[in-house]
Amino acid sequence: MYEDIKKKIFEKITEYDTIILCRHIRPDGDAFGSTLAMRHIINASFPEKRVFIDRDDETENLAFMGEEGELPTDNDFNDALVIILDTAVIKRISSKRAFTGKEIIKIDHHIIETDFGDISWVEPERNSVCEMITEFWSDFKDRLVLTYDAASCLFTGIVTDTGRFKFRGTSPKTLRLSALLLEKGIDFQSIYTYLDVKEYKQILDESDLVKMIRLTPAGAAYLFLTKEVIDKYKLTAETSYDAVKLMEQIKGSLIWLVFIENDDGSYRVRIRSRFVEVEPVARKYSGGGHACAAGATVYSDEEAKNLLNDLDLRLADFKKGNPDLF
Ligand SMILES: [Mn+2]
Repeated sequence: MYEDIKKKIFEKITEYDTIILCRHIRPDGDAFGSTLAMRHIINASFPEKRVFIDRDDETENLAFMGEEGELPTDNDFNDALVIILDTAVIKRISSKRAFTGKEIIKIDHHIIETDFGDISWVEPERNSVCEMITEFWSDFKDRLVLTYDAASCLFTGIVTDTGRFKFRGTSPKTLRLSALLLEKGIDFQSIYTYLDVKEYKQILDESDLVKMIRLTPAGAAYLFLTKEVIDKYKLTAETSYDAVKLMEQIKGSLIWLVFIENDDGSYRVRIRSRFVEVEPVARKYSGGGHACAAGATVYSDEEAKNLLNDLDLRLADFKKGNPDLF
């Protein structure tokens, strides 16, 4: 059912001389990887085209994936096709200039909040945009060139967004498409090493954070990263978000979340789960995302308590219906 949209996108790419790619702010492996891979694919397939990645922020921890390159000028946007990847919400686009392009394409796998773009290819069931781009290349294989670097970026985005093929968006198609990437001879052991190794000091700090984990009555695990904790352990936006991973192996905790204090005293909340859908609760608290991976914001301790309570009820309910499951 998406064949027509993909065809249209392919035609637009062939039509334009200047193509500008955009991702979301604070990029993860999927956002960073899909834009970089798309640039590699278009450059290799149509060497005469100019391809840029526009962005208002940078990332250090994904630098191993490659450089985002020269920024486009304001003029470059005038006749450009702009492709926005992995971004559901306009204010999260890491480019103030994205909509000054001539035509806009959106490629995404988040639940649609506000649709935008002249053409939009959105599949909320897909685990990553990198998987979608791999399929896009595969569909137009006779016209599109997948380079080694593109394959490495796409693989990185797939493994980060699927939690190394663990999350529920992982499908037979995911593995088939990933196999195509491995056929390029990519060095996946190095990719995993870049993604997974930590400084010894960080492991020690994390052991302190682990001691701050608490459980709700039904077993949902949570962690409060107050300003004080953030300062003490010098946590960045990324390492704060990553703290949610410290809880995923606790038996019986099918929901786990981290509260990260903002400067104004509100908390960003990152919620993860297995089997239990948490997105509706995230949406109730100024957030959203995927069924089992969502974000929210709470503006008071009271609201934080209510959110925990809502998730606790959800988990208790789920466990009642599935008494044998963990
Ligand atoms: Mn993604």
